[in-house]
Amino acid sequence: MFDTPLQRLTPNGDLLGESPLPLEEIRRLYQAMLSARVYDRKCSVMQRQGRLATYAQFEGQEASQIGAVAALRKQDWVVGTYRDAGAMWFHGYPWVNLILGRTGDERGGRAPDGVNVTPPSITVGGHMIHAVGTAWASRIKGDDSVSLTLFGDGATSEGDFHEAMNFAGVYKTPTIFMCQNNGWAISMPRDRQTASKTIAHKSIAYGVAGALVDGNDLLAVYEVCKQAVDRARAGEGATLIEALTYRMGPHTTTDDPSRYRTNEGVEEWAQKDPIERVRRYLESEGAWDPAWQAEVESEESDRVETAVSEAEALTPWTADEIFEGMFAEIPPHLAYQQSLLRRRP
Ligand SMILES: Cc1ncc(C[n+]2csc(CCOP(=O)(O)OP(=O)(O)O)c2C)c(N)n1
Repeated sequence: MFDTPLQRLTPNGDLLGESPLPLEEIRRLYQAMLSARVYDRKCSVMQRQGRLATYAQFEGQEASQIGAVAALRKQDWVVGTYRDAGAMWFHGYPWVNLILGRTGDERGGRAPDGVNVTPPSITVGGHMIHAVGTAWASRIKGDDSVSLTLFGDGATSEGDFHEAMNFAGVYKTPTIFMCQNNGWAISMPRDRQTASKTIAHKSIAYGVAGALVDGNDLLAVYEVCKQAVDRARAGEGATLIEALTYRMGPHTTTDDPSRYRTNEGVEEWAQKDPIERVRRYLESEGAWDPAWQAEVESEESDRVETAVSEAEALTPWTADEIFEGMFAEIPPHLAYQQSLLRRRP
């Protein structure tokens, strides 16, 4: 079991078996992956320019994030981490909010009404429990929405992972656990993270469905996530998916990966780039040409630049607004602090 990850597109862009999606939809998802990469690179640059606080790149993980969210409906929940901006955005969390979040502006920490995406979890693993909660709530309410939670290989060593998986197994909550095994938890390699043969194997112990997938393969990720979503919606419970991918950049902009890894992995995985393999496939189907590429790149670059301008044009919140922007009703201890602040000359 879990000997070979599911693959639908080889790194050369050759289709294995049947595509789970029509070409037009693949073109849409290709554009979304490009947008995610434009955003990711822009944020890295902005951090270096001092315009953003610490930033966690997700270059290389675009297929895992966009492919997973493509399997959802709007009413479903996305509950991710600091490295899941691509998934959050594709489910409706605007780039501008994500950028604001990285400047420390509280307005970035909330999705617009009707967008079922939680703010990014910085606490490793804690959010998986929330995804079980939102999924359980949907069962209690009798609606058929499901919850997708994204996390890394390192998060599976947290107690929260056990609690979330166990609860999801017992109560058959409609939760899709999407582990993006990107090889590293900061400087900790996957082989020191767990003695399990694969992370997907952990599904067996919890009595939930499991899947192992090539996380750099958009079509395969979509396929396993769609199966998991359908099972969850049908009341058949949770799935643990392990998507094999790679963190191409540092852990965050504060990290220097040359202290603990060689460039070999990066070079090897660069040959398996998730965006390039879809491009090759589309080209072989006559659904890609350089003119369309240029058009899409310029559209996505404009989209990201507009979000940056909007975020930077906002007037910073006053201290009072910071107090008032968090809770519907200010708790007494914060009201007290606010009163002290107001008394300051
Ligand atoms: C509970 C907790 N412990 C430690 C940290 C510090 N920390 C931040 S990211 C990280 C590694 C997480 O690795 P992984 O879950 O594999 O996700 P990745 O960063 O590779 O996407 C650690 C230890 C934290 N944020 N929260």
